[in-house]
Parts: sequence; structure tokens; C-alpha cells
Amino acid sequence: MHELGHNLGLAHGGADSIRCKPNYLSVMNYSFSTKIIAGRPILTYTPLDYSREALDPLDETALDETVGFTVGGMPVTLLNPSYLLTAPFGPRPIHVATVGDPFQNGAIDWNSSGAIEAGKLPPRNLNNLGVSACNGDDDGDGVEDFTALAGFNDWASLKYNFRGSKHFDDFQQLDFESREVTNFDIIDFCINNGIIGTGGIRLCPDRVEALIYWKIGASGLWLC
Ligand SMILES: [Ca+2]
Ligand SMILES: [Ca+2]
Ligand SMILES: [Ca+2]
Ligand SMILES: [Zn+2]
Repeated sequence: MHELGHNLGLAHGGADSIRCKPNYLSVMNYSFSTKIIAGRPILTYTPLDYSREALDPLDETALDETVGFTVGGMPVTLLNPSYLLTAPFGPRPIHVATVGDPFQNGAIDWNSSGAIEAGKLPPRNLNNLGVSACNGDDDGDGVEDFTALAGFNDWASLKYNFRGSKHFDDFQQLDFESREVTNFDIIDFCINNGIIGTGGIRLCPDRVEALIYWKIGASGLWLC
């Protein structure tokens, strides 16, 4: 499912290639490729799934333990698909965060101090799990990186045109992201741009059937 995800346009961090982000709950995340990291059982529940919502960014330079995980600025509750999912985080010793942790009112002990502190923490490299695949050096320059780790909604972003994915490896990939244009796109385009379209029926030159078409403005863009 992980490899299929690459063909569907997903990288190891969703839209980016940053590995082992605790707020990216997806089989694409190396944190979830195994239940064992360096011989230690880490996770109790790892669904074989793509992420179902974009958790808010976790700014490693300004973590607030009292906030924990949020979606759209709101606390994660049992209405969220990520509720009670777990993710390992570093640096070592590795601990496990529970999304929407009911025992801590959603808070996460990011610095593993045993207590929830108010205010911003000093920088913490959460995606450094102490293994080469997850060392917190996101650009490979040998220096660990402290960034705002972005969540991602995989299911809402899957690209079903394999050749449109930059991760498609048959050397025939397109050099642009693409998807099929639909009639709804054209109508939306017309409405949003104040363009009056004229519709009708015509015979398509390469087909025998008559199809509905729209001609948009003076540019004469035809959808057939
Ligand atoms: Ca703490
Ligand atoms: Ca980091
Ligand atoms: Ca780096
Ligand atoms: Zn991969």
C-alpha cells in the first residue's frame, strides 16, 4: 500500500518528503512502516491506511505542549478520524503521542519531562527517531532541521493519473501535475470568472457521436 501510494502521488511526508512526522498518520510515513524501531516495540495501533485528515503543523521551534494535536486550529475529538491514533516522536528515548489524548486533555509531553509545561518549548527535533531513515536531517546536509512539520490529508489528494505523479518511475512521467477536466470545472470556471458560456450539441471531429459542448467567451475553448 505504501508503494502504491507513491504511484498515487504521495511522498513520505504527504506533500513533502520529510520523514517520520508525528502529525502525519499515514502508511507513507516511515514511522508506520514497522511496529518495531531499533528493536523496540513502539506502536500499539498502526492502521494500514492513508491519512484521513491534515493535522495542523507542529512547529519544532515553538512547541506548545498544552495544545497537542489540532485540526484547523481546533482540538482533536472523537469526531476526527485521527482520534486516538498514535505516533512515535523523538529525539531519543522515543515516546509515543496519542492524538487527542483523553488522559491529558489532548496535551502532549513533547519534551518527555513527565509533565505538561505551559508556553513554548526550546526547539525539539520530533522527527529524529535515532535511525538512519528518521534522523531529523530533512535535507541530508548532516545538520538536523527544526521546522514546522506539516500534516497532510492523503485520501483527499490522491492522483489517479499515475503518469502525472513525479514519483512515477517508468521515465514517461509528465512534467506537470494534471487531472481530468470535468464539466463541473468548466461551469465553475465560467461562474467564477464572469464568463458567459454558450452550450449546444455538435459532432466531434474524431468521434461519431454528438456531445454536449461549451464555448467559453471569445477564446473559443471547447469542451467536447
Ligand atoms: Ca513536558
Ligand atoms: Ca525536525
Ligand atoms: Ca539538514
Ligand atoms: Zn516510500
